[in-house]
Amino acid sequence: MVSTESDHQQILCAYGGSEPKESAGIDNHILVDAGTVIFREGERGSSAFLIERGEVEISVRRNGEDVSLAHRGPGEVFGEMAIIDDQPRSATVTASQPCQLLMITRDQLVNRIEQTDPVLRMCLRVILQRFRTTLLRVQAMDHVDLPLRNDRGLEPDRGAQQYDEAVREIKLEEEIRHALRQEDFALYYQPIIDLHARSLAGFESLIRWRHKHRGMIAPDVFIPTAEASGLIVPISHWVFEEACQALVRLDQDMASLCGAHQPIFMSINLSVRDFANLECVDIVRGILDRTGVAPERLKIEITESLLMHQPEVAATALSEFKTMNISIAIDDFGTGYSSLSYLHKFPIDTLKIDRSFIRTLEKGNDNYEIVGTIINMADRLKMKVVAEGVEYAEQADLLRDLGCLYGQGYHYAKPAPERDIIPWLQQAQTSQGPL
Ligand code: G
Ligand code: G
Ligand code: MN
Repeated sequence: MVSTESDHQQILCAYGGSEPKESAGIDNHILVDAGTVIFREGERGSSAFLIERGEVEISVRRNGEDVSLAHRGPGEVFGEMAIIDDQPRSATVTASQPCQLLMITRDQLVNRIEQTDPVLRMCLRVILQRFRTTLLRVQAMDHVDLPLRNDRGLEPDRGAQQYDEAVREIKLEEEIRHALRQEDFALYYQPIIDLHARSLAGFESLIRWRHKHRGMIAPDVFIPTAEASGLIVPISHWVFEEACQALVRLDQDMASLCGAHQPIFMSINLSVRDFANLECVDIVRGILDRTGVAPERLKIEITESLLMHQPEVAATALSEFKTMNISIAIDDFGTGYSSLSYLHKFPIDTLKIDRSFIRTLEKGNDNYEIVGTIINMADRLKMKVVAEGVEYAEQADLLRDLGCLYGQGYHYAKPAPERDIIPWLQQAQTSQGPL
């Protein structure tokens, strides 16, 4: 059995590092009788406790009954979360024996951090800040994929759910960081077809994560975490560079396959978080210089909802891209916001009609009218239209009738790695091909 005194020192050192100072008011030893409730579930609190003598019981109230979760004894700590995250207590703690406790308040924790050496202080601040940001993000999420009951048959309490989510987020973030270092990301490319010329017009680049254990992971699984953590910035940098290099290689491959051809474009998905990075435009300029890709060959895709969330940030970066001659496309158009007023606020060239409108497209039905109206509107605003999710030849025919310029979807090709593009193109142009 380790002595209480040394444990106590260890805990304090973990918080602060140096010897306790009188000014930190550390000597908060308190004595409580058996049966005393030290704090209750749901209460706000700002103290953590180290048990010097005695034992406490941790319990939660479920369906009107107290359910015991655990006991803690000498050398153990309870209530530590309250001094970090300022959340309501997630359980009730009662002295099950007479106890001697050492109490540390949040203010005392802060004092101890202030007194410690600058490197440790900076690290602790960063860790706490990251933890709080993750927690806020987690609180804003839905807890859809969590089990309704834990293995004790209890409804999991919200604190535990948040903790699970926070841990999952932090792990995912670490894995993304690792994937970037290991170059475990790959770009896939999906053709965009000129519906009238029946020819290849360009590609959209779509990121994939080649995960060692989980196989190919789709972007919706990790892009939100990458955006929230800021890792999207180095990811997008990599995507941009890789897509531009691929375009240079594709030009060469296509020239040897079909001689002179219409220059194809490359569409690249960016997030508004990228635009908040002040160096974003310079990074893109650097990539264009290095790869020799002409800016008019590139389109930046940005979703309608992202654009609406941070219009000011987006406006500045988008107009700089526009000035450079890079085109801007609105992705998933029609699903985000009904307000059309933003269309003329941003330098938009292309609308990509969301695939939900194309899925049930039939001559004369509601979606037919909606898609037709979007195409007419885009025409009057001098914007181009891409129909997403074209899965059947009939849909392509209807879109052609409606005057839609471009189509993209499984009817032509699924997103595929670069090495599949030339074989696809050879096949697509034959009489059995989709063009
Ligand atoms: O290819 P898939 O349907 O799984 O892509 C899902 C979504 O992920 C796309 O709608 C796109 O908006 C997003 N996405 C794909 N690649 C990238 C990328 O390189 N960067 C960003 N920010 N988003 C991407
Ligand atoms: O949202 P964004 O347009 O960036 O993403 C395009 C994604 O849509 C691609 O990742 C691809 O997996 C998916 N996709 C592309 N074509 C089709 C299609 O014809 N049908 C369906 N269901 N999904 C498609
Ligand atoms: Mn897209």
